[in-house]
Amino acid sequence: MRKVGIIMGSDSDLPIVTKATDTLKALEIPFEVHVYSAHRTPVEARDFAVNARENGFGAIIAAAGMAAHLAGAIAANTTLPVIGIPCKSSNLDGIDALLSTVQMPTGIPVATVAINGGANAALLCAQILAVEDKELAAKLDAKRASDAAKVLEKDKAISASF
Ligand code: RP5
Repeated sequence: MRKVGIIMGSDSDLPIVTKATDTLKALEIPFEVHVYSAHRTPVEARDFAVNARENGFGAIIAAAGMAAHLAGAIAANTTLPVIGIPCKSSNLDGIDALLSTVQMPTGIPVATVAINGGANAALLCAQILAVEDKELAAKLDAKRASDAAKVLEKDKAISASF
């Protein structure tokens, strides 16, 4: 199976990235995690993206806050799917990162999840990899069914309490 590459702009983004790594671990998807910044280490970020397909990656998650150009800078250097996680790490509550990540110019797409949406970024990668992987698709179906069962349990408990 191809790996997921997870890049964060700073180690201060790690709590958000952990939601993605936990989700990938649960689905037994291999991944690598790196700290590369579009602004502080642009050469390393670019080199990772340029070589990612050759290095066995199938999708890349890029998590960054503030003027969050990381996902776009990665996407500019690879045609692998790039999922951006805007991180809430400033006085602007993540709106700055959301707009910086989502507003990509035509030709260089970034699939942007919610502010701090680490788990959904991993699930989107899993769904991309599952297009050609029946075993992974079955795991995703099982997770959906299990998540739905948990909600129905909550429905029972709440409705019985009134
Ligand atoms: C962004 O600036 C990082 O992704 C992080 O969310 C934010 C703050 O970084 P630090 O100053 O905590 O390293 O580039």
